[in-house]
Order: sequence, then structure tokens, then C-alpha cells
Amino acid sequence: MDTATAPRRVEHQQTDKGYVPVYTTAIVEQPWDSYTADDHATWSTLYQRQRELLEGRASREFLQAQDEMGMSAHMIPRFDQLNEVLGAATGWTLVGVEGLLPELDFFDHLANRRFPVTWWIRRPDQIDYIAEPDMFHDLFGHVPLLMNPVFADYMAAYGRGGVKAHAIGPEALQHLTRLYWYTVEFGLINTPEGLRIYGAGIVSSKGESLYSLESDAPNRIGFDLERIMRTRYRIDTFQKTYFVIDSFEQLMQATAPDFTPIYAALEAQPHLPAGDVQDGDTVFHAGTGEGWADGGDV
Ligand code: HBI
Ligand code: FE
Repeated sequence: MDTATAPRRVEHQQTDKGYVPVYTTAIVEQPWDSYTADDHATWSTLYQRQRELLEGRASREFLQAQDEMGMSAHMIPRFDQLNEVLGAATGWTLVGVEGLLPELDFFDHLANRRFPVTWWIRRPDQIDYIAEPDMFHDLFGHVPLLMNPVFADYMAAYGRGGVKAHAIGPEALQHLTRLYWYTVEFGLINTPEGLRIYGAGIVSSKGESLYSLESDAPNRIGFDLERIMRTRYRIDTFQKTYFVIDSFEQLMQATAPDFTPIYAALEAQPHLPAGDVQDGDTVFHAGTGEGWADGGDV
């Protein structure tokens, strides 16, 4: 990557996620011709590795959408080509950005069915881990499900909810951010074939793709909006808890109501640790689709 196209990091900002880089909020044209052979090789390596791993682990909708969009290991996709397919399917548009955006800018994009995609890809020495979103995470992880009409509507509704929560205050925003984290980033879905991954943070990580489904260590708990909004999360390790939806329709329906009274009610409730199981949680076990209410006399 030459200096003319290096990401322009403008400032650092203290947030609930620690001290994070914030980039310019401008939309940038994808500098496709300036990707190096190394950049394409990084995409290929990651794409091939994750696709192989995700057969039978990621949701069918996710894998099918990647194929429909014409994503492949061959080379870094062109945003404008993906946009033709995506626009026709659900009216979403990918826009190039430098990286993580301030929350309100991010919400505004989503509310208007624009998904910001980081234009640069990680360096070869960052293949297994990068602390911030790069093109592989954004494009491979987030974009495919925008092809699904229900999920596409959920993302836009989330953006509108974000603009509202931002106006209400930091507590509301913290509660809403947890919903994004435990669904869009780290969500699991229960299917007739068993648990599958749909969260972008999981599908773009080799280690967490295996851990989230197959390790006995984390909790897998049935989706519950208020439970999620109360639950802290970790950004520096694999998750201690994953929440399991039954369908994208469930996600859409559960998040359709106005959250304002929910935020108000949650102010009186303690936040929950990332790794606890509470009475009333539906617990799923590793690798299976079987769930049952925990805390009863089973
Ligand atoms: N900006 N580009 C980008 N991508 C994200 O996923 C993103 C962001 N800014 C804020 C943000 N995510 C989170 O704070 C979510 O809570 C929305
Ligand atoms: Fe993400």
C-alpha cells in the first residue's frame, strides 16, 4: 500500500470500547487499481480459508448470498459490481470509508441503506487478527446478509434506532449498541440442521468460527431483547455469551417496537456480566440445535 492511499486516521476518541481510532467521515472511491498483489493475496487466503470452514457452520443465506454477489477468492471484489447485485436485491449501497466511523455517522448511513465498507485490507502479518474492521471483515462478514430482505430491513431499522438512541443519551446508546454486538456482529441462528453463524465478527474470524459453535466454554442463550441490552460484552477476547435467534423474522419483529420505554425501564436494572447465565435463559449446547429452558427442574 503506498502512502497516497494509506488510511487517513484523524484522531483518537475515548469510547466505551476504550481508546479507538476514528477516521475521516468522508466517503471514498474504492481505489481498486491501487490494490497490490499482496492485498489480493490476503483476500484470497482469507476468503478460501473461511469459506471452507464455514460450509455447514455459517447460515445458508449467508453462504448463498456470497455466491450470488459473485464474491470469490479470485480477487478483491469491486464495490461497484457488488452494488449492482445488492441494489437490485434490497436497495442497499456499499460506500467506501477509511475505517471505523463516529456512531452517528454510522447510524445515518445504515438508516439510508448505505453500508460503509473499509476500503483497505489488513497486512499479511495481520491475517489471523486485526483489532479494527478492515475490508475483509466488512465485505466478507457484513455485506452478504444485506442481500436478505428481512435482514436488510433490520439493519436499516437499527440505523434509525441508532439516530434516536443517540439523541436520548449515552445510556440508551449503550443498550442499543449491545443489540448490534450480539446480533449483527456475534449472532448465532438455530436452524433445522443445527446452530449456524450469521454474525460478521464470527464469520470473519477462523478461531471464533470454531469456538462459537464447538467449544463448551461460552454460553449460547436464546434471543431476548432486554437480556441482550443488559449484557456487557468483551472486545478483546472471544465472547463469553452468544445469543441465538430462530429466524431473521424474529429479529425484525422483536426490534420493531419503539425502544424508548425499554431504555427507560432498563435504567433501573443492573447491567449483567458478559459470561453469566440467568434464570429464564434458554440455553443451547455446543454443536446442536437443541434448546431448553434453564433453571427449571430438568
Ligand atoms: N463504523 N465503519 C464503521 N463500521 C462499524 O461497524 C461501526 C462504525 N462505527 C460505530 C460502530 N460500528 C459501533 O459503534 C456500533 O455500535 C454501531
Ligand atoms: Fe463489524
